[in-house]
Amino acid sequence: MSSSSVPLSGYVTYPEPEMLERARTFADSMSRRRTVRDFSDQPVPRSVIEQALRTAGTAPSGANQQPWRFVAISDPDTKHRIRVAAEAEEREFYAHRAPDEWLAALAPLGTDADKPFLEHAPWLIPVFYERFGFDAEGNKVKRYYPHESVGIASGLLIAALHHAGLATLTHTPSPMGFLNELLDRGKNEMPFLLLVVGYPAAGCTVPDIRRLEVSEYATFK
Ligand code: IYR
Repeated sequence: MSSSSVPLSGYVTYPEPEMLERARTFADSMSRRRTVRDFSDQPVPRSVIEQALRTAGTAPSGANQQPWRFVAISDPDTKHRIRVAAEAEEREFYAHRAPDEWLAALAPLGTDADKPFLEHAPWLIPVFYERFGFDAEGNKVKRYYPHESVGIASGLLIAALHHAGLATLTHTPSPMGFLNELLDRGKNEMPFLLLVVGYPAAGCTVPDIRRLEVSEYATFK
């Protein structure tokens, strides 16, 4: 196995006071991110989505296999078909599949099986990960840490879209196999989540929830 290296380039570091200020400013900005479920139909340029996807693609990945796949959808007919299929699964979920304990956990969010945002929002971005890839001869190639890799890429995408001034909803209709069928994705691709992207609707409200303090979820030794 051959390997080659090049000098690290483009790395930027800062004096400590500036480092702290940058870290604080970024945390302040990210703490203004809220998941919304009520989107305006105001269009968002494709170029903004493309740049945010560039950020997603900077994620680290197992063996640098970059197993994430994104399908950016603004086509109204495709969005309509996704809404219909997702609502069918969600109706089953809320009426039958979800245990009472799960429904109780969701109650504060006020969610139900109706997903109008799947048509109202200007962009839907279903995210898939490759369970395996193919080599030049068409043989299956194992993927390493695909869940971790696509999860990190999705987090970076959400941060990039927030940074650009857009709102997102991390939607996970369950199960999501309909996305493979509707979008003609191979069996080697697993749906991971469906990111809804756009502007919040006028008068949009969000659940009155609080975030944990760092001291509640992190320890230092
Ligand atoms: N997929 C359903 C249910 C749901 C589940 C969780 I966990 C949430 O944080 C929110 C919703 C729905 O989208 O309504």
